Amino acid sequence: PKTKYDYSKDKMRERLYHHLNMTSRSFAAVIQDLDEELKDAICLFYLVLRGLDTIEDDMTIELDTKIPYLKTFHEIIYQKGWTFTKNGPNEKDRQLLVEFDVVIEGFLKLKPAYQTIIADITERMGNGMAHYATAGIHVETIADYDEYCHYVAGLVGLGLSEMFSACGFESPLVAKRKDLSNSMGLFLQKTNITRDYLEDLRDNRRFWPKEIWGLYAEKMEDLVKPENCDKAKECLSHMVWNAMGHMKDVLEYLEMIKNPSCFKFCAIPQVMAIATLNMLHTNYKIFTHENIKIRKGETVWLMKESDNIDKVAAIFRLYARQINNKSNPLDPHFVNIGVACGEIEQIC
Ligand code: PS7
Ligand code: MN
Ligand code: MN
Ligand code: MN
Ligand code: MN
Ligand code: MN
Repeated sequence: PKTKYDYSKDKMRERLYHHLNMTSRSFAAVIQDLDEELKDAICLFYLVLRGLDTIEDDMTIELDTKIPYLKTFHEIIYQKGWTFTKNGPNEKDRQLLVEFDVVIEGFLKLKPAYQTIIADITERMGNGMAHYATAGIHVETIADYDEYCHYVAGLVGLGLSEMFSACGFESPLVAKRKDLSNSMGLFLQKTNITRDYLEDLRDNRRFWPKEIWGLYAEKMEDLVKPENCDKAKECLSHMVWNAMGHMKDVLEYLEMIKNPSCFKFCAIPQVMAIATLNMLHTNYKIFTHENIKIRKGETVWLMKESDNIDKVAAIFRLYARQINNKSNPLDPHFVNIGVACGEIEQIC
């Protein structure tokens, strides 16, 4: 018997990829280049977490409302027809939540194995976000910083690794290396948090750990004061050095990835992160300007070059050396950064 072609599924996919293109700068391209088996699952993984993060980021929602949404989001994704219209008009990804029923529809069409991975990560991330959104709870210690970044990004790494192993594209070992998967997320998130100092502070969100900034200022917002310019730059190099601690794990993880489309998907955000770290290092502008980005041409080059481990390792060494060369010998992290660079010289 002839099977009817399901046009409604086409229409749904068009809406989903529309939302993907609207809400991500860097992930849209790499997700669309994934092999068919994983493309929709990872697109929906992205859109579900983007929805959750939009609620976390919206500082116009009262905590009494926000926290229950974060904690139950893993159940919401099973509720056909659910949409959210209460979030503030200025939140940039608002439209995704307004039309969230299409994300739910797509999610429910995925293979159950992928649904389970997405729902499990969403539950753990939502609870972690709820914890750090709670009044009086802040990122104080470096251990807190690693924990917060684990919730919002490390867990994404764990879930993606489980998908790579579950579909058979990668060995079961990839899912087993939760430490390396976590570092993949932490390297991206720490770069993002370091870059977004000013944007997050404007929204009254503080993700730089007090254990670090407290060495350089009385209050985190004092770093922007012109008279604290030198201390601010020392603090920044401390944050850059902390993020560089994950470079070795990132290269070790990428060395395991064999499927070419998975490799590019994993590698491109990481090379963009190290290029971004290089741009941030010793750059006082992060305290005065929001949304500092690497040049478009540099992004294009990085996306083209990141197709095998030897080239990616070379890119990491190139940027790490540039970071090292920019370091001021009088900076307290001069030696630490040099050591972090040295750690990736021999690997891969
Ligand atoms: C499922 C691809 C590849 C093993 C939305 C990709 C926000 C850095 O905070 O908007 O808005 O300024 O720049 C992505 C590991 C997660 C971590 C995390 C889901 C890599 C919700 C990305 C992405 C693991 C929480 C950038 C983590 O957002 O930041 C999929 C392997 C989402 C990955 C957030 C941040 C992503 C991020 P912000 P962005
Ligand atoms: Mn967030
Ligand atoms: Mn966000
Ligand atoms: Mn943001
Ligand atoms: Mn950010
Ligand atoms: Mn952002």
